[in-house]
Amino acid sequence: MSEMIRNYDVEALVKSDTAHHLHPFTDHKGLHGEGGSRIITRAEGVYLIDGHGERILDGMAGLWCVNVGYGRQELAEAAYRQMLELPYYNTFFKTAHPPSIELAEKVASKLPADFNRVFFANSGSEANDTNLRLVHHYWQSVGKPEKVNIISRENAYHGSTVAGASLGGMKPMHKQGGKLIPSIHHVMQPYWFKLGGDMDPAEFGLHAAKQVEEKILELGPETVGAFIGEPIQGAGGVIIPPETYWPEIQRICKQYDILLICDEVICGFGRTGTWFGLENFGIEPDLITMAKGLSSGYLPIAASGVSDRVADAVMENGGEFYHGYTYSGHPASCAVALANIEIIERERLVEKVADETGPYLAEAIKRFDDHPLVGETRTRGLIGAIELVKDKKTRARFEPDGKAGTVCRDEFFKRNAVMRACGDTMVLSPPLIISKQEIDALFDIAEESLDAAAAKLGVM
Ligand code: PXG
Repeated sequence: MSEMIRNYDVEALVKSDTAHHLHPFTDHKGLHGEGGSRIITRAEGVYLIDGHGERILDGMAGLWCVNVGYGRQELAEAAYRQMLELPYYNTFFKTAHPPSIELAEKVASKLPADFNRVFFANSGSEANDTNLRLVHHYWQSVGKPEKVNIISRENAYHGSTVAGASLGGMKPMHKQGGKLIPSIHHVMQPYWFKLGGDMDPAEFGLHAAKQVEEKILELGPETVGAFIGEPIQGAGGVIIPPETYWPEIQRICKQYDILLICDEVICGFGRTGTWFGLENFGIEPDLITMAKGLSSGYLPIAASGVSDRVADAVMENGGEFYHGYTYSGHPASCAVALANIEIIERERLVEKVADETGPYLAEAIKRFDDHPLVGETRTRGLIGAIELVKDKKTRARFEPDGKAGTVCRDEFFKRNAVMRACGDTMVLSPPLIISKQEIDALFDIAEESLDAAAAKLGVM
């Protein structure tokens, strides 16, 4: 490995980055004012290494995606072998290639029993776009083309293309988005800590689900085609819904004959201690969105899992599905995804999260429950959140929303650890290979960072 380490002129890179590179989700004026980007040059295990050789403990697995950790030679070799054998061919015109076929079969084997088919895309946003197209195609195929409305939740994240941003419930994105898709409607998210008021979590779970039913009745059930939700909302702040929520959503979707799209982009491939997040909540979807952990981020690939109900109808009555991407089922990405799933199986990473590291994280995070800045901690498997509050008793937040989170995140990063701030919720989602010692190391840094942030925010 060492002979591959390259030396970079970090100052020159920062300058060039500032001059030429537009970053996603970035306030460039703010970034440049702070001296520009930190340049990440390498990574191994759960550590990133920056241009100055500093090791940074990555509590976010990149962007919730590097499930098997960094530096996996066999994933690089899988891409290399496939690129030499067949770097590219499409699957549009009556052709297929081994990696796309093998991956479709493998993914289907991990999905619920009534899912036997997979459609490939390159990002979670694209896969959700595909799912939206499939919803419309399905209802047209079964003679109910008027079922065009889609219900989603506030603060949901389903991607950043026009369909992704429209399906998502991120207000700042909507404000910048011009005219988004008007048939997509958003209702309350099941976020007890922020919205629960005096209700207990079980009561609130039913209350939040009821908003979906009310929206269906307002629009007319005969016009509603689908409900979309993440089992646990990720970018919205790791919102783990009360146990009452999903069974009620399930009942509502069945009663009004509405398709359920389960967005597993973050929860999928072991994150919550099961192959998919839906297993935690008994969700029975019709379409499933996958990305991120499918290839652990080594190459871009995403997929829509299509249930027999949807697949049979569109294949039987739908004719051609006028949809697809040049890189749908890209051979190298499929080969890497297959090798990635093999690692998850061989190293029993899902079981490790369920039996060892998930329970350990759940205990370890409790050390913050008494911290003056912390209103609540919560985890499921290896995804977790720490809520920052001004007043522990009343759950009162800082204003404006996001200020405390940013202060806290910057304190983490200064101390060479990554945790992400979603508003004033600190979230974590480390690689699934993280050890108990590394969890302790992350939380030692978290404690120092929370203390420093509390002092800055005047909470002692
Ligand atoms: N669905 C979910 C649930 C996601 O979390 C997408 C769809 C879109 O995937 P792509 O591959 O198009 O990005 C996501 C992506 C963040 C952050 O800051 C989260 C995501 C992406 C970028 C940033 O937490 N999630």
